[in-house]
Amino acid sequence: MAESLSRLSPEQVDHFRQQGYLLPVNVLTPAEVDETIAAYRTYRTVTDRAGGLLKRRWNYPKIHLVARWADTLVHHPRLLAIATSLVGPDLLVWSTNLFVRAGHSNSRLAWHQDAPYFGWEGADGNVVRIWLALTRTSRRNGTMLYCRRSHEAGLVRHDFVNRTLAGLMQGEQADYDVRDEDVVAVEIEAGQASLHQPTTVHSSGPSSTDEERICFAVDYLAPSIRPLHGPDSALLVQGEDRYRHFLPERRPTTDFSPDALRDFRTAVLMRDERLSKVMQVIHAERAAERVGGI
Ligand SMILES: O=C(O)CCC(=O)C(=O)O
Repeated sequence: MAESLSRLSPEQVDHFRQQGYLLPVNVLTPAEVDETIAAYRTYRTVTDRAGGLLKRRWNYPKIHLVARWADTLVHHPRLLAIATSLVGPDLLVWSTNLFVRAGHSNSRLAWHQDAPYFGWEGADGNVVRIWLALTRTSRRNGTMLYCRRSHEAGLVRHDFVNRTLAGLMQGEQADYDVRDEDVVAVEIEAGQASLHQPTTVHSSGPSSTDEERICFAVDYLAPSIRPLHGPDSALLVQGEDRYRHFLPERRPTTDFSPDALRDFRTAVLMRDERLSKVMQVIHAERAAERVGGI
């Protein structure tokens, strides 16, 4: 219990900073895992039946604005202690994500960084993504793979893997040479977490088991980070926000209340608009480089 609420050790912090990731980190008790999975299953049924934006965006990036189980998780004392160790006492939650891989699914994610289109100023050393396993994760159920020390390259260029449908479904791929000896598989138990940086190159594979893999990821940010190319919002979960770079979000008091649904819509659309501007700017810069090179 002592460990479950405490901060990371200096060795763990060093490992995160030097290698770009840290695992495994104990977070939830078995009872908390069961409770969360049950709430998640109800959430999936409701969001699926709801249609519209909730159905399209049940898995990212603002689950904490409509579902109290997610709000409870982002305020979990152990998650806050871990994020404090890496980011400091003032903490914003910018995004919550569900990564679910069905048994025998062929889905996969290409080697990528999280942040190529996040458009953040001052993010270095001020962000952590905590990827929390709600089921056991293994290579066989398509777990996440890290490339150690890849964060040292900073943000690298991303492009679609190729023009086939399968390529598009893997998303964009980092222009980064991943050597087999640098690959680390995130094999952890339900209730444990793995942490990485926004520039850590990672991927995930297909599943060859009957098991469903369910993971919940939270991005904790220091309020000093500035979102570029338009407004964005985040939830203050600890300390104070002396910068006000992000518009403040509200905690849900009831699941899917009219206020919560309105907040969810506003936050998702605002973020989408900003990120698409970031993407346009990056692609315009690249086009200018190509023309300049002729
Ligand atoms: O769980 C996965 O399949 C990938 C997770 C991921 O890309 C992330 O958390 O950044």
